[in-house]
Amino acid sequence: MKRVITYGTFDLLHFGHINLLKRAKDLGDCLVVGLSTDEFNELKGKKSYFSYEKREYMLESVKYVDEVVKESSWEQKIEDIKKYNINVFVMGDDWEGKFDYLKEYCEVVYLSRTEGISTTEIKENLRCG
Ligand code: C2G
Repeated sequence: MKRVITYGTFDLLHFGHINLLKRAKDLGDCLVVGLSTDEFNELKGKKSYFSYEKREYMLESVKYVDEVVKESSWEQKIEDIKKYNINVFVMGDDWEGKFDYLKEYCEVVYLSRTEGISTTEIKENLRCG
């Protein structure tokens, strides 16, 4: 049973997120998602449109996602890898290299981002009409 984990805000869930989640799940048998809490988003300098509860509800509805857990700090990843028996850590390659310290604990895979879509772009397009 190969267990995969990834982390993110996943606000205004879109096909770029789904592409990432699908490919992450394809790397194993079970995908755990560390979903940024509203408080952690503040630390990340992000304000999500949807609350944690709504983002959690949508993420749990994605067929590639097996479990959603709270991401409330930068430092919890090593503990999570042990706690959830993780074999593979996955992030989009906008994070390339940032989590290489986790290689001591599990495989680290950076997947290419999906071009032409982002939560920020969606917000800007909606604002500009
Ligand atoms: N993503 C992607 N393609 C896009 C947009 C996002 O592959 N067009 C990926 C990102 O690379 C990330 C995941 O989808 O791996 C979630 O993106 P965000 O919600 O923006 O997550 P982020 O704010 O980068 O938080 O501890 C890690 C952080 O919580 C990551």
